[in-house]
Amino acid sequence: MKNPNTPVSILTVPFDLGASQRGTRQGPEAILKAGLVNKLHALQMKHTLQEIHFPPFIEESNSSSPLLKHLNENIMVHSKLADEVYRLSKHGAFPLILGGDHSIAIGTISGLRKHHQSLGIIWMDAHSDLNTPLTTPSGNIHGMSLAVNLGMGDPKLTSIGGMKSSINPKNVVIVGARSIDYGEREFIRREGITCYTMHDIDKLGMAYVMQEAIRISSSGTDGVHLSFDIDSMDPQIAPATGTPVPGGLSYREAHLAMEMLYESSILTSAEIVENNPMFDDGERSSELLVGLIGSLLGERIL
Ligand code: 5AB
Ligand code: MN
Ligand code: MN
Ligand code: MN
Repeated sequence: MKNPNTPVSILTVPFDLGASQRGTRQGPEAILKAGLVNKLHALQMKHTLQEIHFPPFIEESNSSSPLLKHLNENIMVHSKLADEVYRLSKHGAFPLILGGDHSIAIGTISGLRKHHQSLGIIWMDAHSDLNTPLTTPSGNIHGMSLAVNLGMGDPKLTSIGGMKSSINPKNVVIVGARSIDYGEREFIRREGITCYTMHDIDKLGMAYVMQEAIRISSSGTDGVHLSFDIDSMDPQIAPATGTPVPGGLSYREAHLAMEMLYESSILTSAEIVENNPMFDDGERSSELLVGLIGSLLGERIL
């Protein structure tokens, strides 16, 4: 965040039809219950809180094809979210979006793209979410959201927000990956996306990786968005995920990333997604996320 007086606009998106596991629709409520608003008060940050409303969807609707499950519901929610994120960015707020599954990044980033001419993205995730209907092994839209934001995939999704993608893949950095499908590997190589896998983090160290992620996402861009999937962290410290992959970020690696992002002042928005309280151990993961948001917004140890 460039200016510490920027108001934080929390947008909650209780949507989980981009994934096959239900439960991330309860994610925002769990993060709020774990004390997010108190944290913002303690940091003396101006903030607002608002939910994206949509009608209750019928679980097994016929609006989906096996390669694009729940397409119509996704379009409706992400379009609403895009409008709201655009409005908040235009008014100079720092949008902080709480998901929901990772499909909601389609709405968030479509809204941001309308405001920023060239947006950088730091995508912290065990996965790369770069599938398209041609490569998806599951048909779940949460595995396609980064591809859609780079203009690849179903036209009904890539046209949300009404603008062609202006994001340069050279300003996109994935951090924490350890489960990438074959089609996604192709995508990463073809488009020149920077991807720091857990192997890279083990070898290079998190401090170097974040330093590079900050440099690459902010070079020549007029805004940087953080998209943080809870499954970037190790499931042993953050069990609240329907898509666990062993060998993820440690508690300190995740906090260091947030602290360095705060120090860099490059971020203009952030989203925290895929928190699924059905898999949590009490409120452990939600409490961890509140702590990470604190670090991202400038909470200091000393
Ligand atoms: B998440 C998988 N690549 O496309 C697919 O959790 C998993 O938002 C996607 O990162 C996981 O279904 C999506 C196998
Ligand atoms: Mn994801
Ligand atoms: Mn993931
Ligand atoms: Mn996930």
